[in-house]
Amino acid sequence: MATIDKESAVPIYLQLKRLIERQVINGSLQPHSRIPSERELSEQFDISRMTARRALLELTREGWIYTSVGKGTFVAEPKISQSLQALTSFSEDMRARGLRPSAALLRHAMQPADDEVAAGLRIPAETAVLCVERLRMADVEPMALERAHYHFPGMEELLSSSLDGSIYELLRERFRIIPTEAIQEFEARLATPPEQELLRVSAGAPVLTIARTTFDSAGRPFEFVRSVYRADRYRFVARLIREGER
Ligand code: 16G
Repeated sequence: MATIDKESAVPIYLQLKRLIERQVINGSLQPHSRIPSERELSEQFDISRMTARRALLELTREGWIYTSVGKGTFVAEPKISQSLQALTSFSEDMRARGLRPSAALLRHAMQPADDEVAAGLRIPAETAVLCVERLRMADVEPMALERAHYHFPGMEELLSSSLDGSIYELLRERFRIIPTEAIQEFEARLATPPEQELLRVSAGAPVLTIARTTFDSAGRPFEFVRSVYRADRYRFVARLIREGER
């Protein structure tokens, strides 16, 4: 059985944290199964409760485990691993994982582009764009908030759509717009109170924000999105190749 080495230079809380992480990764701790309490861990490994608490706190913060008040601490669902290789839609990503994608439309309106949106869409500031705000879900679990801005001929037509499905499919079918290339920037921050409520995360939960400009097959930018992803549910994976070595 895995143990803790008190002589090691690695802090004890970190050893305990890694030990639990390994059990989650190798499946000996299954999603939603109960994790021993602070007291149980301290007895099992003969460590202080403070040390056990620190390991549990960090595991919670990183999304490995979650606490249900009055019930205990449990293993969280595995994170969604999102490859940064291919240009995909949220719906495609979720379906590829056997999850049912959906969207709750929070707001859609024509509005003047602010400086950030204008730069993203390569248009003059104040140009009219269609803004679409949606909460994206996998099965019934909220995953991300998207605030997208569209600029293409006929964009106003989308005001009469429910937009509860794939917008990329709609653009392809109705407007012959094929999302072909995108540039994305990532940043991390804490969820704001409205985001906490919509994404159903606790106060102080981290989120990843992504700013993306998407180009059609003629190289025209038609979409600028600012998305807020739950950092406890997402992991982004990039394949890197050293230039000139292929
Ligand atoms: C992805 C895209 C978003 C796009 C959406 C369309 C990010 C970072 N990426 O989430 O730009 O609008 O897919 O998905 O937000 P849909 O076709 O399922 O509506």
